[in-house]
Amino acid sequence: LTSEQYPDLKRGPYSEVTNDDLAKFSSILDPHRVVQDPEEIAPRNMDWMKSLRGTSNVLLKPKTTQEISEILAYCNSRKIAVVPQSGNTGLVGGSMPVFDEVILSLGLMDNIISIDDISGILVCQAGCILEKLDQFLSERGFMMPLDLGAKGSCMIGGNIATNAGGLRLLRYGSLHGTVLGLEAVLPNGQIIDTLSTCRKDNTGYHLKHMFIGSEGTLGVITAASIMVPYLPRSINVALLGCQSFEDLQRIFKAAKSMLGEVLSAFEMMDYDSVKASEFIGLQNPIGENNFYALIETSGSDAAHDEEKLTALMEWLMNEDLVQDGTIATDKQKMTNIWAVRENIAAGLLEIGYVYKYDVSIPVPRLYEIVEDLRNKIGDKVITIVGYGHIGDGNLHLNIVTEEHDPKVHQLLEPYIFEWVRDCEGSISAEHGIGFKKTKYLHYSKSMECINIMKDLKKMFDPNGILNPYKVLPNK
Ligand code: FAD
Ligand code: 2HG
Ligand code: ZN
Repeated sequence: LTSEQYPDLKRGPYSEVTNDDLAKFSSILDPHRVVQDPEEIAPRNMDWMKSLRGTSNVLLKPKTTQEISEILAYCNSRKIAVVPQSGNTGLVGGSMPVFDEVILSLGLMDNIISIDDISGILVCQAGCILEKLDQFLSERGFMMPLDLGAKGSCMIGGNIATNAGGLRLLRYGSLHGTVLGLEAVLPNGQIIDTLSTCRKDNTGYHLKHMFIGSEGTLGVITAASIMVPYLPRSINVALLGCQSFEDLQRIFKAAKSMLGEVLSAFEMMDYDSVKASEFIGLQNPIGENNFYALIETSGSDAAHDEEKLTALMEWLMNEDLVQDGTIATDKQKMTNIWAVRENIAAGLLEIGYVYKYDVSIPVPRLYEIVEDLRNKIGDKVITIVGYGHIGDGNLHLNIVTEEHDPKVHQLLEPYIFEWVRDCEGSISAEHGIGFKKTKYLHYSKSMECINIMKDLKKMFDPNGILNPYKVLPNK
């Protein structure tokens, strides 16, 4: 088996699935949860961006941790490769099969196990959809500590496996902080239970961190215990337009110092990113600007928050930093503003083929790379946009061409990764390495670190059956 798409990559020495294997899978799961229907499998063989395609013809849909344990133990003994898949919204090709790996879908593992409404601790299975968890919690006065545009389909296990950042990280921190414990199944079928509901636990090595951000290469996350914040009583969203990236940085600085503890998000979009959202029918509620800042406050006292936000607005206007803007307090208007930001990725996909870069760069230099690329290749592409979680120093740099263009691709890589390394950034701020970036890992990790990562992979997965061809470089 070879893949025409990846001429440089050879299929690993894995067994092909036989009728006996299918019979074994059917004895572990109900036969109807062992799927071979090509139509049902087709979307699972493709990534969200429709840029990669695998050739798997087996999809397994377990409901329990025990079933996953038995499946993995069996696949390990037979050296059958497996790819864990949740919402399949990942943006680096981590969740789709590269060749004919068996797809292990977590979608039926969607039970909420418990909620401690004194401490705010949620325990749930890994296949719970993020938005559904948020709805469940909001009915009880809580919310998820993370939010992202893919919330309607991504699952908490996928979020944890990618260590997803998103729109609330500025306020609630990363999943390394909010995930208290995990249950995971190792490739040999062993179940690791670190599903602690204690906030504090210093009993040696924190194994949960091995799985957070490991992109399905070390174990399958089956359940999680998560610290969830109280739902804020007062939320405001402001969308402001400004002239330059320098002004945007001054707005950011002022927002941090004047809003203090109520600042819950600070996102940035340039003119062309907002145009991408408009392309799919979303309306930017203010006029056209070079840059936009989306500021959210979340607090417990509406009058107090409003007072702070008004003071900030007055100061920004006096300083002539803001050309245009609107503040929303009602839910629909806030949702509409957030939709413009959250749908940039979907809008760009409508325009053409998208090259995505998700980088950490020190904020003062964050937009330089967008301008640099416009000068370098602006005439060869449809658009180059820069947006993202500026509050976290995370730029989403997207370049769009009519269709995949190897010449443009060569101009972008490794140029962008070299640029990022030279300013001591990270080649992946939040989407991960997946399949697409393995050969560039060394731009952000030393050889010593990569070697330790390889050793860890060997320890957890000596036969390399779990999500092969992902994260670690093949050579
Ligand atoms: P999948 O895509 O199915 O899987 C992702 C990776 O995790 C794969 O390597 C897979 O093998 C592995 N995996 C999945 N489930 C498990 C499991 N239970 N155990 C072990 N491994 C597993 N990311 C951000 O960080 N911030 C954002 O703001 C953000 N916004 C997005 C907006 C849109 C519109 C889209 C399409 C994506 C966005 N993403 C963002 C990308 C992000 O990585 C995913 O949306 C999300 O975290 C992946 O969850 P998923 O359930 O779709 O996982
Ligand atoms: C976002 O913040 C996501 O909207 C997607 O992380 C970013 O598509 C992208 O580049
Ligand atoms: Zn993002």
